[in-house]
Amino acid sequence: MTKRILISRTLPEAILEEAARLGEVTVRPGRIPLDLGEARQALNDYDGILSMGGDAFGAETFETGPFRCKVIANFGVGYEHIDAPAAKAAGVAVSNTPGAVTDATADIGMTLVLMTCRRAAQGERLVRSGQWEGWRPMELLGMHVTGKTLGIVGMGRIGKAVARRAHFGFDMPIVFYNRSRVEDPGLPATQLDTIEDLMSTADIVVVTVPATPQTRHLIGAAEIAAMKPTGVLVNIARGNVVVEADLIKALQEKRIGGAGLDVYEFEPKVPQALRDLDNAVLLPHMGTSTLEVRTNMGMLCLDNIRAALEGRDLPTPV
Ligand code: 8YV
Repeated sequence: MTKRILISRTLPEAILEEAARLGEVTVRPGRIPLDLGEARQALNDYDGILSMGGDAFGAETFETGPFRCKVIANFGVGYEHIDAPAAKAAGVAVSNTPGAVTDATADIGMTLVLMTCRRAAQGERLVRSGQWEGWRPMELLGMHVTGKTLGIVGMGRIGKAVARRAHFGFDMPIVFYNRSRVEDPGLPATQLDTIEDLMSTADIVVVTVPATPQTRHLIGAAEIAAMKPTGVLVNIARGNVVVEADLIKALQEKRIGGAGLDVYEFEPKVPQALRDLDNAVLLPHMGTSTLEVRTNMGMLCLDNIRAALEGRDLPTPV
């Protein structure tokens, strides 16, 4: 029987061509994630699903199994929209794309570090506004980055990639907080015991932990209060790791130096109060948005779908 594959939203042409080798491919038009009804229908109608952030694969979606679907391949490393244990219990394997996203996400982390510390977005707005009156010795003075202490929350693949960039490129001493002991961070770096220690020691904090029930609101008012008055917080992980309202308040009251965000607690909603702040740099969840990386992510999803359809072990199961 011809295998049927669903791709949740459209992807680069090379992926669609490769997917066509696996069977009959349906690419959903538009940008809207699968809702509960569509997700259940998809599990009944397709052998493999290439899923993306927001698709409704929570526990209740899997209550009506068994399903035709053998595998949900998530297009991304974070898969908090998929209840993997519930999927597995219903006979649906789940994979993600670790590795494929690491460097691009770390690059966006450093982009935000630099943009926030050096007030690059403010400078860009100034030039575009036509208000720039020429070089001035006291204009847009930011924070020097080279040599500052970088704190990493979550020393996984992406955390280590940020640390490498900061250590080798910017001579930054590295401290980090990680739930379990990290024996070999891959470069000189000090593991601190508590998140408060990390927040108070670092000049710049980059958040790279996955979204789990344990990391939800890991950084709130108390942790932000522990930061230096010049401290910069960068979040390239998931919005709900940080209590967004607490961060906005600290930025409004100028209790920290600034924040650089690629992710938001209630995406795609970004509060007006945050958008009004000059000391925040705001990107639209674009950590992996290069054609090469999105293509690699898609190909890895297809490798997982192919393996599941052929009854082999998945290359990158979750
Ligand atoms: C994805 C991401 O593009 O890998 C991740 O976790 O945040 C992004 O790379 C996004 O999750 C869409 O699925």
